[in-house]
Formats: sequence, C-alpha cells, structure tokens
Amino acid sequence: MTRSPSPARLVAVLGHEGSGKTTLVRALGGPSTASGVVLLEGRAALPLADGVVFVLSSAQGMDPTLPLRWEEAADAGLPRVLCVTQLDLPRADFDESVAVLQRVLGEGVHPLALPVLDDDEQVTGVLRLLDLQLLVDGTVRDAEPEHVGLVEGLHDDLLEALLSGSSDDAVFDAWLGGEVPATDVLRRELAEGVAGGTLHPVLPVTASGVGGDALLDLLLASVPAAGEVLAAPVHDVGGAVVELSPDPDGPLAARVSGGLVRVLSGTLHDGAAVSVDGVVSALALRDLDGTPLSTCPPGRVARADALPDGLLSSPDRPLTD
Ligand SMILES: Nc1nc2c(ncn2[C@@H]2O[C@H](COP(=O)(O)OP(=O)(O)O)[C@@H](O)[C@H]2O)c(=O)[nH]1
Ligand SMILES: [Mg+2]
Repeated sequence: MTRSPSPARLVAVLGHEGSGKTTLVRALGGPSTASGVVLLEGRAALPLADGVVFVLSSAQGMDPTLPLRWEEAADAGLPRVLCVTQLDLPRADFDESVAVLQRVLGEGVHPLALPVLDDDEQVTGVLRLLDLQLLVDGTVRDAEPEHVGLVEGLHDDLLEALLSGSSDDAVFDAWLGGEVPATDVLRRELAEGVAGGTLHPVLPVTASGVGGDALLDLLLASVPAAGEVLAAPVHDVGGAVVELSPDPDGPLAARVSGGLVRVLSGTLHDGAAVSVDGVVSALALRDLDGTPLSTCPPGRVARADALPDGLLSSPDRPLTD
C-alpha cells in the first residue's frame, strides 16, 4: 500500500553525537510531525533544508563543532534555532547552557522559554518569555506573579531584541515609550527575526516532549515552507539556465543528499528511470518512515536510498547545476 507523501517544511536537526537528536525528533512526533514540520536528523538533510534546529545537551555541554555548523547554516541563509535537551541529567542547567550559547554564538541568541521544575526537579512545563504564559500538561495559563517577577528581566531583553530589529518603527517607538505591543505583534516580529537570520531563540525540550509544542509553533511560524532549496538555478545540457517553479507538471528536478530526495519541480514516480548528474537508475521511492511511496510532488521530501548525491532529473531532459 502507498500513502500520500510527507509535508513540506523541512528542518535539519544538528548536534553532537548523543546530544538527544533522535530522542527530540521522536518526542515531537517526527520525522513527519502532525504540525506539518518534517524533522530530519544529521548533516545530510542540510542541503535540502528550510531551517535548522541545533541541539545542545545541557548535561554534556558545548560541542566544539557547533560553531562551524552554525556558520555553514548561516551561509546557506537558513533560519537557526536552538534546543537544550537532557535537562533531567545531574549536571544539567538550562541557564548555564543559554549563557554558553550566547558566549559562543554571539548576537541574536535569546531564551524564548524556560523550563518549569516541580518539587523533584523534574521539568513539567515551560514558561514562555514572549507572553509570560505557562504551558503545563497541554494547558496554557498566566504565570504566577512570583514567577513573573523572576523572569521580567529576560522578558524585557527578549522584547528589546525583537523590537530593536523591527522594520516597524512605530512598534519600536511605542515600546521605548513604555507600551508593550500586542502578543500577535510580538509573534510576528519573532517570526520575521528568525526567518531573517537575526534572532536565534533557545528552547528547552525534554525526552517526553515537554516544551515540544513551543518549538514546533516557532518552526511553523518562522521557517518558510520549501524555501531556498527550490530557488537555486539549474541548467540544461546546452548550459542554458532553466527556470524552475514548484509545479507538479514542470520539468523534473530534485536534490538528492544522503539518500533523501526533495523535489524542486515536476513529480517523482516510483520505478521511473531517473538521472542523477548523468548516472541513470530506477527510482525506489519510500516515505520517511520507510513505507513505499508512489509519487512525490514539489517541496516534499522522501527516501531514495540507492541514489547518489546530486541533482536529479529525467534522462530525457538531463539537468545540471
Ligand atoms: N535522561 C535523559 N536521557 C536522554 C534524553 N535525551 C536523550 N537521552 C538519551 O541519550 C542517549 C542519546 O540520545 P539520542 O537521542 O540517541 O542522541 P543523538 O545521538 O543526538 O541522536 C540515548 O540513550 C537517549 O535515550 C533526556 O532528555 N534525558
Ligand atoms: Mg541519533
């Protein structure tokens, strides 16, 4: 039996071995989450991705390669957010992890939510710093006044970061004048800052998924569906630029990386002959969970394990970068 393919907002999950990437993807219901965000672990997903989540284990601390990957993703123009995991382990400390990330990655790194602990030091919810709402067990309510007092400084820092970068001068001036903008204005500024690569929120997520909704909401709001990867120019055999658009009936073009395939234009059909940078083979198309897939339209991602990395096209109409 075949199913419809996975949806089209693709986020690469990067981080140190053992930092909790697989656990995070599972806790969020991935790889294809119900919210329409596809989470793929590892660097192979990067050339296909619309955004990146960097995972830092609060217990293990900083991975020395993280700044390199961070720059790679920045060069690719991808929105970057950060997730702090393994908060239940003995040496874990969310605030310390945030401080390390701010020190190493610099500008634009701000906590967006804080872990809320119960009497046994277990993370049972998160406090959203944007609107000072508490999310516990799927319910949302105002944070207690004594909590608000403790986090007011972080809330103000976040709003200042959001609004000082705003293209909307009226909003920033009002903020300077002591007015707190409406939450939907703040959400819009947040989404624009993350999408534009100037803001990098940090969120706590546990192995059981506490904090996961806040992360998925952020990704949904700030990572463009099927972005840059679809826009890169390709050429025909004569060297002429071929303009592609995400048209299911357009000329077939797809990117292949690490056994993953993402369609730029046209539609992939299971069993069809395809050419990857001149090497022709028969396509064995599967969904991310391994189930056979009959077709895959533009923007979607699927598995095609046997294919080499490169630009996929039809053997009848070969394309190159
Ligand atoms: N106690 C605890 N263990 C975790 C947590 N997240 C992951 N782990 C464990 O840490 C190990 C590495 O996690 P994994 O998700 O495979 O990391 P990956 O290598 O980044 O994919 C596994 O044994 C997980 O069960 C967490 O939040 N708390
Ligand atoms: Mg893993």
